[in-house]
Amino acid sequence: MDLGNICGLVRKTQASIVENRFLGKRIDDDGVRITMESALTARDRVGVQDFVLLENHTSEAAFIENLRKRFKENLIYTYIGSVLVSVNPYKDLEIYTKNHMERYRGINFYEVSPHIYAVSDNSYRSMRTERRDQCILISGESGAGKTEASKKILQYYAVTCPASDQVETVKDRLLQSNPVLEAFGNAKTLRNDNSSRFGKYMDIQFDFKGAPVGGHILNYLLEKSRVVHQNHGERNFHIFYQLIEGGEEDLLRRLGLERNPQQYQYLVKGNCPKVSSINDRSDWKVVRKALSVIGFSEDEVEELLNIIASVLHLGNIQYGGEDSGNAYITTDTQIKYLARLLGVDGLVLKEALTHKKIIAKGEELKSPLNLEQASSARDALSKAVYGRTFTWLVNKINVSLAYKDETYKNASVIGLLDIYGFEVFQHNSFEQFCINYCNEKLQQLFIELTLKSEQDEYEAEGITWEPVQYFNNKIICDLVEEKFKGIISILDEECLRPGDASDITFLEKLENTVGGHAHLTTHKLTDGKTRKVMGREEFRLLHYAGEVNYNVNGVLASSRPPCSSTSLARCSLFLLSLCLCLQAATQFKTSLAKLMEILMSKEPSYVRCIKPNDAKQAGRFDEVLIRHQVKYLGLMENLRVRRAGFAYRRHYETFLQRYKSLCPETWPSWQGKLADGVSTLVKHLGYKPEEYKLGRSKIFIRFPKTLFATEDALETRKHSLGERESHVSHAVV
Ligand code: AOV
Ligand code: MG
Repeated sequence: MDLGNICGLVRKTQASIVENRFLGKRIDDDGVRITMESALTARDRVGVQDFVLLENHTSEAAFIENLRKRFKENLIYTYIGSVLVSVNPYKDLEIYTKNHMERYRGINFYEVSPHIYAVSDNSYRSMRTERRDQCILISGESGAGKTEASKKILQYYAVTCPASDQVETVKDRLLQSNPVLEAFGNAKTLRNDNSSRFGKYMDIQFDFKGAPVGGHILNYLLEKSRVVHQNHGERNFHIFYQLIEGGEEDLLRRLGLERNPQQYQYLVKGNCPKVSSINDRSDWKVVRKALSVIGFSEDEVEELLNIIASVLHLGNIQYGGEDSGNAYITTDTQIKYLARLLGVDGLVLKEALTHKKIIAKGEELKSPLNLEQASSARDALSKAVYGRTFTWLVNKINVSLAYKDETYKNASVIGLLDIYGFEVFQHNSFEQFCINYCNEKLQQLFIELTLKSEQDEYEAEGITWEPVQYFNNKIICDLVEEKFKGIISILDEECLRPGDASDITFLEKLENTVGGHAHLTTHKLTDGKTRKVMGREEFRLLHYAGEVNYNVNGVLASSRPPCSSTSLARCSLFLLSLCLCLQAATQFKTSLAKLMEILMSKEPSYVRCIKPNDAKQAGRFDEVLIRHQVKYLGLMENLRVRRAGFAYRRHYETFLQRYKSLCPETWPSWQGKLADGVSTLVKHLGYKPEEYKLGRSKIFIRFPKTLFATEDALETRKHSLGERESHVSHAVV
């Protein structure tokens, strides 16, 4: 990290104004500071902008206190070195204007107050100057602000990067992909009114001039079960409500829909049709416009909406039971609509929803379903249809974002990762398992890369490195994904095993194979007794972020590989004719492994998002909740690693430039080698040998107080010279 990090050389730029205001400084129209609070008082009030500056860096209490001070002052961003910690303010702050973007453009990372734009700009410049692909990894639990952060980054590039007509089109499409994907892939949960129910990795491609010329999205495991079921207080995907609330009269008529979400079985499960923070009607308009900006034709939009309406009709299909127990359909109106919307024969559809195909002695036979089986078949179809539609949507967006010009072949890339955050509900299913496993992998990547890069720097500079102890969550990742004895392997085995394989046999196998693992608990105790606090159908994982009980009910069904194609596969629609299969756990594991590979090949930056309270309220700083996140995000360890050897480092040239005025031998211009100049300077300043080390190109300073003292000396000198503040600096925030 640069020395400027620490003392935050506040330039005479607009950028300083924001934070200065919070420092109680008055600033005239030119941005020149007229009066000034002392650096020390300022630090007392708004904390430090980089946690490495904390006097007591091992104290969790000091860490939290610093977060609290800043949060109170609406300073939601703080660094740990180059990692950005962000606390969700749950209110709109005036810090994302075009002016703010301009202020962060091309400016040294640490010279201005911490901001998501500083991270965006830093990655962009590294990509441009070092020609190295970048990625920005945003993590944190559900509702912590990941998706908002990723949108802010995208907006920053859209506004600040060079433009041309063609580039403007790409920028528009990149931006407009968000409302579309959120409509179809986000939903209100108990944790977040706009919760991402899929993982998203987006590459933004830049040409040699640094203009965004294309993009590509990878999506991960959509939570399809939400289509047919929502927990109390939660909703289905936004698009359903948007269509019903906002859809034009004739459109709804064509689709056979009523303007009342309560009419639809798939929308009433959570008993939460309206959300105060969401305006479905206006969101509908935004989504319709976004679809056309991305390049969906009217026919394609119509087809897409046909499918969405079909899912609602499917949900309203009801069954009756014959004396034999076989199910039959009692709701013919729905079949009529479905047949029309999907372009299938009504009778074929009816049969598909009440029968299954079995192969006996080489012959294909139809066997009737009972009531329960028929309802499951209906729901499985709805989930598959919706899941496929989502994939189709992403592919379509990708076609629209693909860069067309051959000259862009060697585009540089910045990747943005915004996944679903770690989550724990009362009832956690297979999908929560996948979501939390995904977070586990990301945490592992963070641990490996932050430690590794730190170590590399010490090595490159020839500085001795003492490793720091930290919790490595690899043990949990292995428990989930190891060959043969990992949870996913066991699940796969049970899925493929013919005969009596069931959710419970899966659980038993889990008990037998990994029952004694330190991070896994099941109902059965090793001495044969049972654990009362756990349900018979549950297993518990001790994740890096906390304990979660997973219910295995239906786990086998959700992870079975491609289900048999139904007669529907013969229908005319290309969307539906894609194989109706469910995504298996192994597929998810493989796609995550690929994602990790992609991320490892790029230079990472991190945004660690923190949720301040569970009530989604502004101004509330729930210390217990925050402490928990600080702990599991490994922020204290991150800080310790950062501080393990030397808290600050800076290139000789920059250090000399900044402080040479404090030493008569280096002032005004040093003639010899840079390293000698720095050496002369620090000796003059009275640095003790244990306080610093000189590397190959940088000076490393062990304690913040050394630097503060130097910074104060600089300040005193400027005052004694009576210099105006206009072209100098100061402020430690
Ligand atoms: P998430 O992406 O981390 O959760 P979001 O980014 O959706 O969380 O943030 C949740 C809500 O918090 C948003 O809808 C905003 O109301 C508010 N919010 C977040 N960041 C900011 C900000 N910088 N300024 C103002 N409000 C903000 V999840 O997708 O559930 O894991 O799965
Ligand atoms: Mg999100």
